[in-house]
Amino acid sequence: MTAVGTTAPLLAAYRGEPVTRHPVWFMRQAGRSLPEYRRLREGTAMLDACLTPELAAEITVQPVRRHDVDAAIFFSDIVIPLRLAGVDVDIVPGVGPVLGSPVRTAADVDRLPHLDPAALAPVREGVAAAVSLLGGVPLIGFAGAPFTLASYLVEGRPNRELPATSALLATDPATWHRLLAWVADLTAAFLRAQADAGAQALQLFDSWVGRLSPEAYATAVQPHSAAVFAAVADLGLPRVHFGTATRQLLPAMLAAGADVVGVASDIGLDEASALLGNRVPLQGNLDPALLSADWASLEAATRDILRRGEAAPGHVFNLGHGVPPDTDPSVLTRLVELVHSIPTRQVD
Ligand code: 1CP
Repeated sequence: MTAVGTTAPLLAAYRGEPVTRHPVWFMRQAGRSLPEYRRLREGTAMLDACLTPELAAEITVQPVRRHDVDAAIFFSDIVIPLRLAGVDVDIVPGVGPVLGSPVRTAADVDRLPHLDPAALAPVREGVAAAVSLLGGVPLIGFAGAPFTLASYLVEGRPNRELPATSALLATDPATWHRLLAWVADLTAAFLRAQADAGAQALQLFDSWVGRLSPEAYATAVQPHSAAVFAAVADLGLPRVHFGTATRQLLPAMLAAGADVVGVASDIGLDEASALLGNRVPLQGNLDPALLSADWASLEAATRDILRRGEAAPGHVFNLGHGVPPDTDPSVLTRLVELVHSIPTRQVD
């Protein structure tokens, strides 16, 4: 790992300042694509691994060692604060988050527990341990945004169509808003714990919000995402807001209080930048499917993304969504080398 000074390229790009190299990291860079991860995880359930500070710290650092990426993202999951609050949730291998019982009625929302801040200790300890292993490479803290996290609570298990979520939102707006306000508080506490322990940027994942119209987003979601961003504003850390299929929502997601917008692969970075007035640093947006394409196609797509990213005042190279589990890790290493080898527009 390369030690970096106070202006790590990641943080400079997030602030729209000149960079000495194109910063790059990958959503879901820790995890099943790495054999060293699979070895460490053997025999430990996902959420237990997240809540074992030394283990979570080691897994967090693995992709930085292997790929020389410009950031680590804390090894955890968006459902960790639910578990710490006492919600009956587990991650079922090959499925994802599964709830003991879904949250669908006003009475279900009444029964949601309160998070005891002391319960966040394993998160604080894991982040602190990761930061000390990272030797100056920035650590990104993250959380699930109110809509996406609520969708797991309401559906009870992964379902991309989100039928129960759409039904609740349409039929019982009062319960919907109480649920999202509860999630927003929890999410803010999870982000703050990571920042207090040394995370240098915060990313809010609203992975599934792209299915909403701008009108639905404005009334049902934005106030709650805005509450999360406002609750961590005093920390002064760059706040990144990401979702997929969000072309129609980008301005509203920015207006929720983000400093940086994470862009999925459904829109060019130059077009995304224009929608945001060419004044907002962007992160993204290589189609993860290209990681298994031939190298020439991958290289051409990467160069194109870096060129389009120049429309924004800052750009952090990333995928449009997470690393697929079957990705050959050597492709990621080579991709990082390529991104780092391409000159930045600023003079060093
Ligand atoms: O390097 C990293 O990014 C690892 C840390 C990390 C992050 C940032 C994990 C570990 N999960 C997440 C965030 C997360 N979790 C999101 C937002 C990012 C995204 O959109 O990909 C979401 C939606 C989840 C929910 C979740 N957890 C899913 C998706 C289910 C679905 O709806 O399709 C899954 C499969 C999990 C489990 C999980 N989380 C992380 C890992 C390594 C795993 C797999 C663990 C296992 O199966 O043993």
